[in-house]
Amino acid sequence: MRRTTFVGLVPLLLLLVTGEATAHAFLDHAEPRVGNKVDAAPREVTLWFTQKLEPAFSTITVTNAAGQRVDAGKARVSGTQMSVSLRSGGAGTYHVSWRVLSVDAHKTEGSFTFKVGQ
Ligand SMILES: [Cu+2]
Repeated sequence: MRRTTFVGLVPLLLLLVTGEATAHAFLDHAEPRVGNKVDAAPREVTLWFTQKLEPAFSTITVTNAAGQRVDAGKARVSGTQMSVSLRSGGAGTYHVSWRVLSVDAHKTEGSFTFKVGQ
């Protein structure tokens, strides 16, 4: 009897865990687009997330092909959107790293690249 009850509970628990995971702020899309190539170095990078962000604890770091930081430091947050201004960093592969705190108080982070020039 007990065994039957337990087996019935497992799918319910899995459902709850999965539902919670999708509530965090994950990257929805970005401009320049993830993995894409653009002709000229962009003036800023903008990321869109699946949930609203807390501005105080959300950051973006962007480095150019030489590994130098080209972001202006302070990211601007508006709802689900976060942007940072860039200095010109030449051609090559840029790395974007983000770390955000969503309004449900969960932290998430990730990174991606895009290419400039050629
Ligand atoms: Cu969450």
